[in-house]
Amino acid sequence: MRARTSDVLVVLPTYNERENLERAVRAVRAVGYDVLVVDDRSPDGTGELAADLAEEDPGVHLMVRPGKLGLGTAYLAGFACGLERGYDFLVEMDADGSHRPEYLPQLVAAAGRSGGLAIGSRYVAGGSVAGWPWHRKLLSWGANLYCRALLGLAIRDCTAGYRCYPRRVLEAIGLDCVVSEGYSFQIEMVYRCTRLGFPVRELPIRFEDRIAGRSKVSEGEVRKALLAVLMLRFRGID
Ligand SMILES: Nc1nc2c(ncn2[C@@H]2O[C@H](COP(=O)(O)OP(=O)(O)OP(=O)(O)O)[C@@H](O)[C@H]2O)c(=O)[nH]1
Ligand SMILES: [Mg+2]
Repeated sequence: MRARTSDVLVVLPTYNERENLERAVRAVRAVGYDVLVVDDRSPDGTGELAADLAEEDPGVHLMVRPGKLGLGTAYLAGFACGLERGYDFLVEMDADGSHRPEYLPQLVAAAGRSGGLAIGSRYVAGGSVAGWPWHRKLLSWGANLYCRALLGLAIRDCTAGYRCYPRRVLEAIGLDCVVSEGYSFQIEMVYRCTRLGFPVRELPIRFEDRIAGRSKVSEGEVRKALLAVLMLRFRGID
């Protein structure tokens, strides 16, 4: 299925991204896609900035949630809203400058061609990570190895957060079935896609360290994600 620009919604989850948000939103809008910011009442005023951007541009939408409820549930809420509004391609993208917008059309085209998930991948030939210290690289590499080994996945970048899903994939998964609230969301979604037999394509990207602000990946979040993958492995999915 060929995607028209108006079929695509880019979901940007935000928690304390005031310094990065405007650049990210404008860059996506320059490509032509609509944007939905899902903000968890960021204390730094990201939500207020998003409201201003939404007011000046009808292609920018905002969903505000009552508090920090996790990356996974932010995407689930954003996807549900996008599907209800009729979008056929739902894109995940960080708001912190790590995901360069010029890859967007390729991701959307790959999802349209294959009818499955398209991932902007750091770990296939041609992909790279710029600006991360060695311990951050090690964590990401170890997390991917762990997921591949436990879940039997052949995907190189299971934890990537730059993706495009065609509507039919999300409908087949059933958003209500997804249990991950935090960072294991990315892994659970790849796992569900492969279990349902959808193709997963990885396109090489150059991933950049966030432009400003702090990472939300805490030690607690990592522990929670590792445990969630174990649960996926031994409890399975419905
Ligand atoms: N709405 C919402 N957004 C979140 C939450 N946690 C993280 N985010 C956003 O999700 C995106 C990815 O989070 P990051 O902290 O950049 O995490 P990351 O990209 O995995 O890690 P870094 O490379 O360290 O930046 C960013 O736009 C965050 O602001 C959350 O609980 N709720
Ligand atoms: Mg980031």
